[in-house]
Amino acid sequence: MDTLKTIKIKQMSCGGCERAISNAVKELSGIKEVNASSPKKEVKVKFDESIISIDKIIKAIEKEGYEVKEILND
Ligand SMILES: [Cu+2]
Repeated sequence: MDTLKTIKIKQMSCGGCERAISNAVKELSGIKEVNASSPKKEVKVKFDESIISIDKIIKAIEKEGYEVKEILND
């Protein structure tokens, strides 16, 4: 089953941030959909929890140099 989470991210300020974060998350397996918004400072991620955990998604974002502030269930 797909899970949808909204991940609030610090220092997300422009289109470059949107692309960097989207690309980092999209390349992981088990990801169905990624929507990054710099005005909202958040990324909505739809993924298959039987393939990938939210922790791995967070790690991929942090590896890009961003700090995750909050994770919301949609
Ligand atoms: Cu930016």
